[in-house]
Amino acid sequence: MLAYIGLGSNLEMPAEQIKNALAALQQLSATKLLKASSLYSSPPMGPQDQPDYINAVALLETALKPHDLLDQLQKIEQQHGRQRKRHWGERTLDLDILLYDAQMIEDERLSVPHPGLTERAFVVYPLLEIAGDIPIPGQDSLQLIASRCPRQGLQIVDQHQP
Ligand code: ROI
Repeated sequence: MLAYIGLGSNLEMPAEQIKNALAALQQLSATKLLKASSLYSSPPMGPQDQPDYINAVALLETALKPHDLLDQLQKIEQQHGRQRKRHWGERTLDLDILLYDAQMIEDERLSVPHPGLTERAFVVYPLLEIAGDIPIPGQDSLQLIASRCPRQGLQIVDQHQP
C-alpha cells in the first residue's frame, strides 16, 4: 500500500526534527520510504505568536494497516520528544497520514484523506512536488486543489537532493 505522510515541526531545531523523523520512517518495519519532498518553511497557521514551521511530505510503501501505521507514527512522535503546548500551538513533531491508497477512513482516530489537505499550502505544495497530479479520494485532483490554494508564505528551505 502507498501512504503519504505529512511532517511538521516548529520547536527545537525544526529542520533537524524533520530530517530525524524521515530517518525514523526509513526504519519502520514492513515499510519503505520511497520519496521525500524538499523542506518548506511557512508562517504558523493558527496563533501567530509561535515560531515558523518546517514541513515536508513523505511517500511510504507499507504493509502496515492504517491504524497500525498511525500507532507507529505516534510512537515516533513520542520518541522524538513530542511536545504540544496548546491546541493549534507549537509542537516538536507532528506526523499525519494524508492519504492511504485510495481509502477514505473516518473514525475517532483517523480522517483520511486528511481534512487539511485541501486548504493548507504546507501540505498541498510538498505533496504536489512528490506526487504530481494524483487523484484525491472524494476531492478534486491535487493540481486543481493547488490552483485554488494561495501559497500562504510557503518557501522551499532545503531543495530535495535526489
Ligand atoms: N502551521 C504551519 N505553517 N505548519 C504546520 O505544520 C502547522 N501545524 C499545525 C497548526 C498549529 C495548525 N499550524 C501549522 O498543527
